[in-house]
Amino acid sequence: MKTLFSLPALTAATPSCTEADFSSLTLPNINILSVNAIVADTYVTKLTNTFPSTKNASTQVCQVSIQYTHQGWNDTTNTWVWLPLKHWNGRFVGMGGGGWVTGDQSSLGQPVSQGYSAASTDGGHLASASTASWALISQGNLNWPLLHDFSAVALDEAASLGKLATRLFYGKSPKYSYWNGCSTGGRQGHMMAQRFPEQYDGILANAPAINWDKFIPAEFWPSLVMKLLDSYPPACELEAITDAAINACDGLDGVRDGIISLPGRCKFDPFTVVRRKVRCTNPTGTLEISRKAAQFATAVWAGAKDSNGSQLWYGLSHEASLASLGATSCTSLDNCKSVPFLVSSEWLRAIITRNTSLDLSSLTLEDYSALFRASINEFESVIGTRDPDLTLFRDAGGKMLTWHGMKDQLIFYNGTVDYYSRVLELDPNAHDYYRFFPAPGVKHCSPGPGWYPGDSFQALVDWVEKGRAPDTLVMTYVGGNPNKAQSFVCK
Ligand SMILES: *[C@@H]1O[C@H](CO)[C@@H](O)[C@H](O)[C@H]1NC(C)=O
Ligand SMILES: *[C@@H]1O[C@H](CO)[C@@H](O)[C@H](O)[C@H]1NC(C)=O
Ligand SMILES: *[C@@H]1O[C@H](CO)[C@@H](O)[C@H](O)[C@H]1NC(C)=O
Ligand SMILES: *[C@@H]1O[C@H](CO)[C@@H](O)[C@H](O)[C@H]1NC(C)=O
Ligand SMILES: *[C@@H]1O[C@H](CO)[C@@H](O)[C@H](O)[C@H]1NC(C)=O
Ligand SMILES: [Ca+2]
Repeated sequence: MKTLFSLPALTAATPSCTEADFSSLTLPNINILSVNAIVADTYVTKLTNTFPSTKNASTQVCQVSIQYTHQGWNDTTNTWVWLPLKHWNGRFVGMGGGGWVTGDQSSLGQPVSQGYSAASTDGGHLASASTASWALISQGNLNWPLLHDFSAVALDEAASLGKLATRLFYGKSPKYSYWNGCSTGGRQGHMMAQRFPEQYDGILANAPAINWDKFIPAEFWPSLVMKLLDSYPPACELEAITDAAINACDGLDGVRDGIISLPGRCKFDPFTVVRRKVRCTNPTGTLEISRKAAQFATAVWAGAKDSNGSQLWYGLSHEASLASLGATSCTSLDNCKSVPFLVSSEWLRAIITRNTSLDLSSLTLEDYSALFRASINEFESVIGTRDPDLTLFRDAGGKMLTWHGMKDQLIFYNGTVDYYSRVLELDPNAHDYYRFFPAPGVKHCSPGPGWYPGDSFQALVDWVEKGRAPDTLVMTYVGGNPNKAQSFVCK
């Protein structure tokens, strides 16, 4: 793919992994603060579950740690590039983050063990830092440069630096470059395709946190509904409602396997299980499903609405746990309080209102509607990551693969369906370069009772390098043995 700056001359004939090998490592818009290079034996410390499973042998790698700043931004970004000393497979991979974490070097052990050179970046803030500690310059004032680093800028630079370090070390550029991420990593992959379409040949971007400006405030909706109902159901009560919904709708797809594969057919009414007895273990006791818990489930499945009733975002699928975004902490079964999801509450506090002491439990529906509107108005172009125009990515020859678990309890599955349909509306042939696979019974970036698309990274590599487009990840039961792939067809 095209490079936007001129490449420095190669110096090291046999790489030694010293700072000198990387003395020409820089980009036009950054100031390098330091480059460290050491040889280390590495292990797979964190499994990225979309890579094919791998044996955990030690791999000798050249670990390059780059620290840089953007002059005038007063930021410090750490970017890590790991280069296997032996058996480099000629490919480069950028590894994504999760939640507020842009990326971390712990994710690099697995790709280097398989021969990839790999990079990740902290995007200018430490993985362990609270959002307010980096996102606010002072109370009331946002650190815009760091927000841009997190959402897009540092990702583009990590790709450029990673490929450049690869070239300096091995004496040639990677033949293919890939992205691998889920959740925030899935959003980052989409950001690359939308804004930096020439960086990656292949992008695996699962359960993507795209539509960020809308779905992050929508994740607060369950907490708001509890407050509006003045009812804080313990997890066991919500889980009983989810179990009843799955039980009612499971068979509608033709096979009773504990998975709702055709969610559009599920019209479960939670009021039918009101007063049903539930045995709870944490806290211990027995309760009856309340009308308010049924109202809660109805509102969370329906999705966030504003103060005059307009739909703001999608709800959770029936098979997704209600007790995750609707988490409570309880001292007894009838004494619980809401525990809002941190990524969402930090977004509302640190970013939208820039008020770290904002009392979220006192928000009215009108307040919430206004915050939702501000989120879209100020941040869609910054981090929304929902531009459906992928034509530059197409023209650069890129391929993107996305799956999203239909049992996802944190990122509303229908938001990805929404994005994919908008891409197809703009370019009816988009499936030539971007394919989306619903994964029934799969949770947020992690296995569930459904079939887990664990080989999806290899499927992407085959698509890019062999032109073999994957089209068998979506499956619907057609009869026969439900444990056999032949019993399912694409829908
Ligand atoms: C791989 O092995 C290392 C060293 O024995 C160990 O620390 C690490 O937890 C292992 N990783 C996995 C994913 O099992
Ligand atoms: C630059 O950032 C550091 C914290 O990273 C802060 O202590 C310092 O005050 C900032 N300087 C300016 C000029 O904003
Ligand atoms: C998701 O979209 C499908 C198809 O449009 C619809 O049938 C379903 O009700 C939606 N689910 C949620 C939770 O919004
Ligand atoms: C209320 O509805 C109007 C008209 O549909 C819409 O334009 C407006 O954004 C909504 N206002 C709020 C606060 O939700
Ligand atoms: C921040 O939120 C708190 C609690 O909701 C409120 O009392 C305070 O006035 C807010 N601060 C600002 C600057 O708006
Ligand atoms: Ca089923």
